[in-house]
Amino acid sequence: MMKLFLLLFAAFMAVIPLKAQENYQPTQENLQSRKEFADAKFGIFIHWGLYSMLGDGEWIMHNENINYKEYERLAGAFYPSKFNAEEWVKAIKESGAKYICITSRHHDGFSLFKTKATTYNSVDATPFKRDILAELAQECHKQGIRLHFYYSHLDWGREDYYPVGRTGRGTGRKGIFDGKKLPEIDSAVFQTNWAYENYLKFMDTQLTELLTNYGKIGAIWFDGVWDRDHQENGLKAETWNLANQYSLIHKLQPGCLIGNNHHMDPYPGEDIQIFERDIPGQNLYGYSEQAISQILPLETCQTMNRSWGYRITDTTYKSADFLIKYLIQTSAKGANLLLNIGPRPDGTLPEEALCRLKSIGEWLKQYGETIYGTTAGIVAEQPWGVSTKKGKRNFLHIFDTEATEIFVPVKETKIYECKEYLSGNKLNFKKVKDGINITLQPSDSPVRTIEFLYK
Ligand code: FHN
Repeated sequence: MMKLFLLLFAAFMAVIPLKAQENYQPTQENLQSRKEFADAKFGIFIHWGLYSMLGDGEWIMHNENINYKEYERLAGAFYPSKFNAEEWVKAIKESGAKYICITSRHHDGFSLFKTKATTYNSVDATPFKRDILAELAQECHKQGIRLHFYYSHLDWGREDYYPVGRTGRGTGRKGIFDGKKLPEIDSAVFQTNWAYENYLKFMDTQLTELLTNYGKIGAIWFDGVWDRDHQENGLKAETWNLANQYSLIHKLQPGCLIGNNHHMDPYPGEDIQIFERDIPGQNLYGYSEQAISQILPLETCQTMNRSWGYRITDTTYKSADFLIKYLIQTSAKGANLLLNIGPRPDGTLPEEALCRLKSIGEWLKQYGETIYGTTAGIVAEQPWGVSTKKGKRNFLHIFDTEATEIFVPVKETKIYECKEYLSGNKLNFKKVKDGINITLQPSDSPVRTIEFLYK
């Protein structure tokens, strides 16, 4: 009895709007962006920065306890001679992705754009002297693909990011800012202070620049608040000045969506909910205990190999077939897939990534209609595969390559036509207890997509 009550309670909690969203009123423009975002279904994530030069992932500064003054010297050698925004955007567009999200500044603190807030940026601190985001933004706008900016709340190299959080404790910060010794603070209990106030202003300046100098921006994708906030203690929005940051963003560009990869329930002002390395409903790495929002568009970010930033030894790329299935599975949960690439230090996208982009693009050229603009299908995940839908058209994506007949649990639904999606060839189906059985045609393809119309 108790078990049943808990199940019913959990089901009830899953359909009521999350409390945290009650007071935030998104504008019409913002709602329109949410709709476009939810329809887009597929984006490409780019983790690129000074860390790429060391070829060991974007956490190397923390992992190897690199002193921030020494790390900053990498900027003096940052010269990605083969960086070509036009080629990046072209390859990404060919994959069928509808947006690009790039790290404007990751936890190492280096900005890939010209900013007045610090000289530690790709224009002022490097021989390359180019504004990476400006070049990318220009191409995105020219080639018609949306641009999102990842932005790290946490910073491993700034003295005013004080007190330091759980990570980056070995990067040599001295507790002196602006020539003055910082106050002794119990870093377990975060208290704001004059140095940190400076850090908050620094972030406001950068966010203002990002939303003023690069045209229309689809989303700001925050990351790093977990450096101080934890799942068990909840999100302390005041620590990060989130209310002001969010309203600043929405004031500058009302249509710009805000996502925060805090791994907790969405906070007021957020427009999308992010899941890291998990399709909504999964929790493979302990990042996804949050409830699934019933109102916000959902996004799953995932790596192509095992790394976000370029890791020279990481050849563990997922196969193109796996990634296509992953995109389908994500869509079948009503979520977008944000698939990551870590460009090399010379500015090129690894060939392994390029050929996967091409394969996904080829599949989407044929089957895009069963993904873009769809929502979760009327059939929950089955042993043979998953489903998506658009209007009264339900698409079944069958991953079981051996199956000659599948059972589809559609007891209450009237199915009146069933066919192979691509050829349009009619498929036989018969009513059985609790649903229908569909007879399948054999095929070599790792995914067979069929369609039925229903009432
Ligand atoms: O620490 C980051 C990590 O480097 C990467 O950016 C991922 C992408 O989702 N997010 C953080 C971990 O939660």
